[in-house]
Amino acid sequence: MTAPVLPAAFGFLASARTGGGPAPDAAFATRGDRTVIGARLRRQSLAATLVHPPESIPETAHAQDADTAVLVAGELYNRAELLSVLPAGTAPEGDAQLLLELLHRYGPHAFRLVNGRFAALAQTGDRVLLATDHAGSVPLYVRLAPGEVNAATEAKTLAGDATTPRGFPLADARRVPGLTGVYQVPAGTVLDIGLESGTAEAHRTWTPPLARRVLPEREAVDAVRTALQRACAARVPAGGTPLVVLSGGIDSSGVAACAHRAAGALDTVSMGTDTADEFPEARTVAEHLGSRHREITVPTEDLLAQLPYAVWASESADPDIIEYLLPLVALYRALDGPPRRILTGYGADIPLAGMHREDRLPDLDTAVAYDMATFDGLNEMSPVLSAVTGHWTTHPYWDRDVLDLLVSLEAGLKRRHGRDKWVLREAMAGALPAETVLRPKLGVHEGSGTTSSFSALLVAHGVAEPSVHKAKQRVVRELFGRTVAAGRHPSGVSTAEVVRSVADGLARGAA
Ligand code: IOT
Ligand code: MG
Repeated sequence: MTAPVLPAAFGFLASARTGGGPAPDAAFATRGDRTVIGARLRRQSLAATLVHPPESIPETAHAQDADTAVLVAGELYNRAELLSVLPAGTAPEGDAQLLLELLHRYGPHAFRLVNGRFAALAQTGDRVLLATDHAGSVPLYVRLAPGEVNAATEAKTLAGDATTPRGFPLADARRVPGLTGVYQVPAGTVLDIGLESGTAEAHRTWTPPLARRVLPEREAVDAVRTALQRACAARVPAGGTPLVVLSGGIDSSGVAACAHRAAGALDTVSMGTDTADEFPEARTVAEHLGSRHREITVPTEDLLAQLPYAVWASESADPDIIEYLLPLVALYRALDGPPRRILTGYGADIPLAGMHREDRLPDLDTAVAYDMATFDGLNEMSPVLSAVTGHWTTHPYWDRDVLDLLVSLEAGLKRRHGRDKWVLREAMAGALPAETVLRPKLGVHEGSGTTSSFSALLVAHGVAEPSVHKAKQRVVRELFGRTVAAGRHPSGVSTAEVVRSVADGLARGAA
């Protein structure tokens, strides 16, 4: 089942209340048109602002009947499967309608059935359900006040002023630093909130598999290929050409091969800087697949100047994650033209321990378990990264079925015959050039020179080598404070100025 070119809505800011009131105004980083949705149910009302691509039908991101309403940002991938459990002839108009039908049949457990990339709000009776997909890949935030639940796909839109009620504490969710009373809904969770009582209970709808499966080589390889092909097929645009962000590593090249197979046509794009690029490696894959290929070079100075954009879009304050995301944000921002559906190879390294360059199996599985236990809240898969220029991204390796499979494979299938990510490389061997299949891992932060140029910038401002990581942490935290907590537009925030003040602060501390 293929996907529409773009989802009906990229994001929302919604207020579920016992009383009425106007739709809240939102300063999204997400670019798009705004549509205001208002609804009255028997016991509560909804006032929401949707942000969506100009061509979408935003009304299909909302569905309601007398007592229940659903709002969804993003998309579902197992629609055919979900439809099959509903009465024959049910023909929902969009993903919100489909979720509404599922809620009637399963209650909050409906969200356990879904394989998707979405954040949803559902109102029923006097309860409000806030649901994330298994990976929390569309971040969802909440602020509770008496008789009111405010929820949004971007934390910055929930910032209050002096008159805003402080908000109830939420034991089961993560606080957002600098935004009083704002919490992030965990990945794979339905937060069930009583509108009158303000009490909330979290139900997990997904958790990373802890068990490991032993499979014969061939069976494991075939299972990985089939799962990845299905995930890519569910993500290519109906009647359109998918765009893959291609480094020429095995992860993105595998996605490119599968997307090409599913869509029959393919566009690819690679980014590099004036210091480093992977252009030759990506070109090898583009030529092999016959994609329409483009190379975008971002000068290193421009790249680092875009740090405030990466933090503003991801709402992540983790300096390592920001180094992975910055080159991608710079790439998305340089992609002019109409909004695209973009497939990435992001996330493959997490279930396969590709980042750890680890040979010993106990350590490899320790790394997988650790990374699967700590990804939540880093927002590295957030659609806002590309939505700042109106594009929609989706990550096939974090499809629920692909991820469940990859995580659960025994470590010896991930590291085998002296190769990392062996099972994936083997799965794609027939579809890619041998040199691509055998190419060792190079992270996007390395291939684009992002890590080294960010370090060099700090050193040039007098930061001592051993303090560089601490300085990066402070720079990113300061940028988070300005662009997310204080809600300033990144065009008015200067990397150079923040770097200077962090470097000065460290120098004063050392003196
Ligand atoms: P990496 O795997 O290098 O890149 C992620 C994706 O970004 C690639 O699959 C590709 O689609 C795109 N990409 C990378 N480089 C380019 C380029 N030059 N041009 C165009 N597209 C490109 C970090 C990393 O190494 O990225 N991401 C890890 C996981 C991070 C760890 N997170 C965690 N422990 N929670 C990953 O698995 O992707
Ligand atoms: Mg990768």
